[in-house]
Amino acid sequence: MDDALVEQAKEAKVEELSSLEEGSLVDLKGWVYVKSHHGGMVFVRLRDSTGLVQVVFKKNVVGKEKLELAEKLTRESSIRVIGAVHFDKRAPGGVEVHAKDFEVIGSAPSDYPIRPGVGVSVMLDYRHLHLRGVKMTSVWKVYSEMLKAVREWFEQHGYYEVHVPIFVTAACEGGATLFEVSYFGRKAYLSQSAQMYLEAAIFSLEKVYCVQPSFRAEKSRTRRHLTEFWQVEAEVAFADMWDIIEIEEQLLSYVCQKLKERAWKHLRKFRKKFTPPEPPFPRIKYDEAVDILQSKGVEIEWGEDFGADEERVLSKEFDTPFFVTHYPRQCKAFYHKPDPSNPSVTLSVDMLAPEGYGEISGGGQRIDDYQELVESIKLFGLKVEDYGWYLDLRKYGSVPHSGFGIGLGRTLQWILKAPHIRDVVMFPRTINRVYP
Ligand code: NSS
Repeated sequence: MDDALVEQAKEAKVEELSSLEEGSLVDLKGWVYVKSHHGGMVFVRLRDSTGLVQVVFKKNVVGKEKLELAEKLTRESSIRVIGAVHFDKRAPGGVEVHAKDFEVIGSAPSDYPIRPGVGVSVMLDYRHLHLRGVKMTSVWKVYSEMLKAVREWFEQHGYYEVHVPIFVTAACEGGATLFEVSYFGRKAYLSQSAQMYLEAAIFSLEKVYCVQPSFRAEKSRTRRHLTEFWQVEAEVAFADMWDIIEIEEQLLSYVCQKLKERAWKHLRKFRKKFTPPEPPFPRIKYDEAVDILQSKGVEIEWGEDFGADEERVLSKEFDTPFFVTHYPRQCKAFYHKPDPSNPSVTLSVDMLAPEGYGEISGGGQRIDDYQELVESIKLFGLKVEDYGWYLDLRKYGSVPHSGFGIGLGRTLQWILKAPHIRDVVMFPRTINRVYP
């Protein structure tokens, strides 16, 4: 590389180029996305984390040797280019870079496995490479903005962020989906939810949240189940189910507004229109949901849980996220508080995304009475001795409290209208995929 040029050039990212002046000398680093050549000129679309730009290599500027090197550039080779910004209506994006010098940082063989026309399984087998794609990059950026907005909302509302263990000794969401691990010869499990530990934390901090992975040995192959997924979970002392509903709708509404403001250029690659939902979201009871489903010809009896099919039908009836409350006891985990006015149902609440997507969050009010919790643990066929510390929370100064968990993958799947949850998760883990 020509030292004098390197000295004069300004390090730049692709997205900044259009704000620079004609002729500005820039120092760009990135990867070769597409290359073509015609009559003594080579055109490379260079990709960096901020976008794509066309770089033009001319023989009379870079010289014969470098032009030959440019002609041989392969897809995904990484290069550094010093060149001048040139505005040209014909260039994609209206701006291009005329190379004055360049070097190859890391060359790539010509067998890059992600080519036009390859199938979904190839893209998943090579996810470590596929994730660099321009559209995939937009997914990761929306995800990152989503997390930023989640944290902002909690920060603005007086919550503490905490982290709790992944190695645990008891089921939160039922034994059937526990992943067992050998913990120095003792039996332990991977956490299904941070909830029980967040419940402990509210006795110190009152309002807490965490962003953590959850693990479920899900045997079901659906478009919305992973074995490892991330939730944002919150727990609040002295809150009831209705308080939780308000928190969730405010949070989701804030996050969607911020995405619209800050990430529309990425979102629009996935949907034509995005109207952030505004509180209050519709609330219906489980009983009403069953009536709606039966009226649509779905065969469901009171007391049965909703599966993907039922939720799809139900959520097509709404054009904004909505809440379903008061699920029967047998549909929900042991910790849900029975409704004192009708103990066959619980003070539980799921939030469902519209347009056929279905459940994106689960939560509600927790049993806060010691004896009632002991009985519930037994009723669900669990061992009271496994829940010793959890029961202690009801022994020493128990308070009414509630919480929820929003699945980040499911939420992003809805926001980006993705057919499958794995489309929006960087390294998806499913029943038959644990590589790469
Ligand atoms: O099982 S949940 O409905 N509820 C809980 O885990 C509570 N303990 C959370 C709490 O109150 N702190 O899961 C919550 C959400 C659910 O609505 C989905 O959005 C997501 O977590 N979830 C999943 N996403 C992807 N794959 C799988 N298998 C999955 N299971 C739940």
